[in-house]
Amino acid sequence: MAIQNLPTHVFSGQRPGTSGLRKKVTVFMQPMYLENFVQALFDVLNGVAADGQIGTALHGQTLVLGGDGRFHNRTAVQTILKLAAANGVQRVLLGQGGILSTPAVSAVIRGRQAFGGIVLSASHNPGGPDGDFGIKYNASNGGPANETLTEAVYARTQTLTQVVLSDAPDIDINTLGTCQMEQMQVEVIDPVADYAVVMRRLFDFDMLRGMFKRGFTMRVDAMNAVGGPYAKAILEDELGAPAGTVVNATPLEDFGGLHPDPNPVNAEDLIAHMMRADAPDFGAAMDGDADRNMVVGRNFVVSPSDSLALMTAHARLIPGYKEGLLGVARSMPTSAAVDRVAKAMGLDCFETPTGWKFFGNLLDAGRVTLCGEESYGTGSSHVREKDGLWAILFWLSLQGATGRSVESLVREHWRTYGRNYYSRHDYEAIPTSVADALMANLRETLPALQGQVFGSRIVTVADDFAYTDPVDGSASVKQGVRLIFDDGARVIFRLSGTGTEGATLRVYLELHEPDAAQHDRPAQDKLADLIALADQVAGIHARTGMAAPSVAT
Ligand code: VG1
Ligand code: CO
Repeated sequence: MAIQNLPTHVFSGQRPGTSGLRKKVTVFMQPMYLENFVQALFDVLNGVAADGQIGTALHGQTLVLGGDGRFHNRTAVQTILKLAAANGVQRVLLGQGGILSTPAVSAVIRGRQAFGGIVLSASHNPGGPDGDFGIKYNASNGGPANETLTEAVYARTQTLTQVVLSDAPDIDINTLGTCQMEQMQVEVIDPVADYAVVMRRLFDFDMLRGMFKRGFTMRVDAMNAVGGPYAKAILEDELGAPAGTVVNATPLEDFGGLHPDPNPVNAEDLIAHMMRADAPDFGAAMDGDADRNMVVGRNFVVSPSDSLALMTAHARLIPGYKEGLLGVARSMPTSAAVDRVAKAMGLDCFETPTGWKFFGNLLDAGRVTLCGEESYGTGSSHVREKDGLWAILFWLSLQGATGRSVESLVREHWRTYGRNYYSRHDYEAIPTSVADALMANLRETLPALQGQVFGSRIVTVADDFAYTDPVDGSASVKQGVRLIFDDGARVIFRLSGTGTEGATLRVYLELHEPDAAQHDRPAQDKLADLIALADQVAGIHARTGMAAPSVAT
């Protein structure tokens, strides 16, 4: 065991955001940077007493470890193992090759009753030596650490002066089986096996096998990220989808230059395939750590908010949900499409701040079964993270159970509930001071915006979204500026918590159109008034110099 003093300049510094600590790889590669964060985490998990004495809560426990395979993943795994061995961890369950998707980490923690787990990923952020790296901790329920733990770890990173590391040599992370690092056992596990068990429990694999046998065609773009091995093992090897159904299926350190953010802009190759005359029946993509999904029909893209609404409406068709749902939850910026379904079905519908950790409490308390976000994330009570491949299997099952195409399912849904036109505009790499000033100014104008008339609309709510957790009573404030209009339309502004370059302003736009004759308009046209209004009230162009968003999805 070696004790290393921390140079003062390495303090991990910034507060971890909604999904752990995300930084440029170059930041993570600074000597002792990752070590500082992980030692702080282990100290907090072990328990730091008022007099600074470190407890032993972690001793004798099992942790799960794996990542999305991006650049620095393998190096970070070895470092974390050495820290774990020196900090009293008894056993680490490590995904083979250092690979585990985010939902798989959650499934392994839950399935094997581990103490917690560490996920190495910057999710949808680009990878490679010039890209991003990230780390997050998931607790024993399989979900992201809560704010209290995150804050405690952050505080600890600021005061820590030493880390303890094993000086044992690196271990072989490629071979399945068990080995020792000092007193600690490392079990290298198949990254897919535990996860596949959960999927078999939820979905009718025989029915899905039958679909492929009868010639159903599908294209899954894993974007050279961690979803590939999962999709290949389950769809091709187990369900009999033809070889080549999953493309870009091998996790690469730089994602092959792709930006593994499954939206129509970044997954343009999938969209192009789905628009062709010979398009497969069904298309889907996942992000870097395979917790996000985009589902696409022939010549038809499904908005994530609609996806959650349709899943809710049809859940009983899926064996895992045939008893019905306990309730549903969506993040605040996610469209209210699901609210309409929940209302019709008599289900509770919760509106939470952005980020999966808020869903965790509701899921643990048995208040909800399905959750979703506008950012291409949906999930259920089967794990405590959003889950890309689960969502794909869900949509595949819906098509199998109804015999209908993606487009016909969504259009029927719109006829029943109306269409929630939706778009998110991202303004990236804004200087932080400019973005902060824009939001501060917007917050100051809220009282004046209340009741203001914009064309045919009146602002009925102008506020800064605050949330009191119905389970533990904890309060989260300043979760996004909302303008809600008398016709239900909404414009929402918030700053991203996951970017690593300057600030990203997200503007979320939504309106409800009940008239089926109006369901074929391009979303950007339909939302044009709201887009102009957003600029008018926030001064986006004037303040940032950007006349248009970097990405509109
Ligand atoms: C974004 C999304 C949010 C999601 C988060 C983590 O956060 O908007 O819905 O939960 O990423 O997703 P932000 O703060 O940048 O808007 V993942 O797949 O990157 O872990
Ligand atoms: Co992700």
